[in-house]
Amino acid sequence: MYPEAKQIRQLIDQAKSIVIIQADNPDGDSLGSSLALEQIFAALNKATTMVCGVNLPAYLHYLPGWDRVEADLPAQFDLCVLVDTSSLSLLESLTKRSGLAAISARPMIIIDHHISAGNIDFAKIRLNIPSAAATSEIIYELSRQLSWDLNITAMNSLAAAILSDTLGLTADITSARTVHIIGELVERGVSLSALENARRDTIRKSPEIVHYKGQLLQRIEYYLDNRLALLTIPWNEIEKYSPQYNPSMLALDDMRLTTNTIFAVVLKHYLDGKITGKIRTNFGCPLAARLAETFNGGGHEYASGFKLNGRDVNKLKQEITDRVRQLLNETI
Ligand SMILES: [Mn+2]
Repeated sequence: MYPEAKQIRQLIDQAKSIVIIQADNPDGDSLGSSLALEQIFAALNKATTMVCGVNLPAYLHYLPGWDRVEADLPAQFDLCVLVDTSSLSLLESLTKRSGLAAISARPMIIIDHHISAGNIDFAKIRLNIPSAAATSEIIYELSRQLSWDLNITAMNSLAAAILSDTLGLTADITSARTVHIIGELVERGVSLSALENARRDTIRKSPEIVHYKGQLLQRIEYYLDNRLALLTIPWNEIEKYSPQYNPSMLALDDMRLTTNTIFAVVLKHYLDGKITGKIRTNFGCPLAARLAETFNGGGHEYASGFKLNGRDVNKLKQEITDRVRQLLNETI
């Protein structure tokens, strides 16, 4: 049993109305965790509101109930449960809308699996299990420890959330316990094929977008023996296709999956002269942030970006190529 479990039960027992909060970067795990907790708390006769300071991206709309997530805090509530983050900076949109005082004045329970230390000092309890593959995995364990009833909606949400964070149980963080939990959920009625079909339905593209993807793939430029894949997207295409689909995301995966490619970079060229760069690197080459830093950007080891103004695209492409060559020479 988690040492925090007893106190979590007490706080929930005492509360009449509970707010479940997702950070400004909602994903399958944070949404699935929220939806499961919504069911669990409803069964405990709590008034429950799910909140996220930003709109949920369309690819998450396969999880029924996503549209019950509100952008603002309700006027009245007496407990917050924050899922899948421990960082105050990831609550910027929410605190901008509703004010930090509204949440810091109430007791807060954080349920999270991120390694970072966390900086929400006012939280009463921080249940942080970095060995868990997903926050939803922790919620499943809690539900057993505290004898919370899981209905089929809650179980579907937890399973979808675990599959999402583990990329279908293939991510490094997946443990034997993670797989067992999915097994238990299937045993109790969850259909993985139904979940996967629902997910695939929401990532379908219109014929127009599929054809446009074909054009983008043809325009990918390869440099440095294919180790760098580069693509430029001009404003007229951003304007035409972005409302339907983010053009970069149509090509990035294929760029990364090219033989020998290590760096994939997509440049978007806006009308006002702004250029944004989205950078991805392949497993084993954690240099994405280093490349972005060259252009005053930043990010993570394998995913980063930058934003520049008034630059010539062709010169920039040359600079990116030179810098990638240099980074690869330094490290390999
Ligand atoms: Mn997560």
